[in-house]
Amino acid sequence: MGKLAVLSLAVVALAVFIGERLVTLRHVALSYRELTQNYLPNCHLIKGIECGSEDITIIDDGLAFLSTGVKAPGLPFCSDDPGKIYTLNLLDSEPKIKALSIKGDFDQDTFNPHGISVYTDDKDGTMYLFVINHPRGNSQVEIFEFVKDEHALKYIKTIEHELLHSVNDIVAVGTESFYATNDHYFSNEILKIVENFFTLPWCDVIYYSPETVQVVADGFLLANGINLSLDKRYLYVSDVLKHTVTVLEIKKNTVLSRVKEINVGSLADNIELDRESGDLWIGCHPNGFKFMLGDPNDPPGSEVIKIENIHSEKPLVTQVYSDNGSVIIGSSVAAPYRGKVLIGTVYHKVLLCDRK
Ligand SMILES: [Ca+2]
Ligand SMILES: [Ca+2]
Repeated sequence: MGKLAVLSLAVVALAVFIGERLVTLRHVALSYRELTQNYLPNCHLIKGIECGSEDITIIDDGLAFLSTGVKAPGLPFCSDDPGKIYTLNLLDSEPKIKALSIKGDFDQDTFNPHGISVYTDDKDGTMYLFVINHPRGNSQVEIFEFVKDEHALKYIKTIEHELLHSVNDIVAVGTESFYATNDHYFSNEILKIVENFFTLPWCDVIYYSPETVQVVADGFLLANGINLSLDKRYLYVSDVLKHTVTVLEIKKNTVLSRVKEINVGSLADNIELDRESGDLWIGCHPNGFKFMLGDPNDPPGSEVIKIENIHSEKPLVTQVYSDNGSVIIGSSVAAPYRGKVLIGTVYHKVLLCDRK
């Protein structure tokens, strides 16, 4: 075969390969999806948050913690200001955000908070806030004590580890132990794009304690949200690019067994639980391409999915809310509390709805 023929074959093979990848990525990103509006009653935007509240978690007494202002490479963001943690009391008649001050030797100028989790120590009731932080593009976990009387976070320590290389979300299971998801295998930004282009299932879940650090689950395309069941027996992990939530049973801290995978039909991000029913509420990205582009003239929408009876034979997956981006752009979390739900976004606003 002549050189020209070999070259022509190579070009055709490459074109076919790239074409196949683009078709696959379109499916993975759900870019063909048409979203119909499905609104909740009594919704209003929370004043004071314009640049994202990627993760939100609510404690028993109705106090919500909001992780705001995350900046991720490749994603739109609207402010250079450092991130902040706010609270908002859902039992107030007109809930308002209030920034938590940070005390101790902590670099607030590079604070870039992402996933969060609250852990209460049964022994003395002390509450700890665990925060995924990306200062200067790094990945690390910050542990703070929540000092309620002073409305402050007291800095305790930073945890860095080679296995915590691209951490996205976290669920604390002790005063110094947690599970966390890595949303990429590579840390290098270009290799991350390659990883997504080839849709490699190389993401994992890490268990961390001062004694042990190890991978406890793997095979995710893009592991993202993580949370515990109310009885703390199961771990739930969302896979954005697979549109699923995986249920893992905790046999021992470091021994998990895969129970099932539930398709939610959307790019699933953070998972929060209804503290009464145990239902999973998932902030989702209905269209991955629009989410990455963040074009204000053709904005990505928002979607909230609920999973009921997840441990039964037939879990019920329903859409609770959807919007084409005219109200709220790029939802990443939906935290329920007694009939209310707080919907947060990666780089836009926060919506509070009261379903009663
Ligand atoms: Ca989370
Ligand atoms: Ca997340």
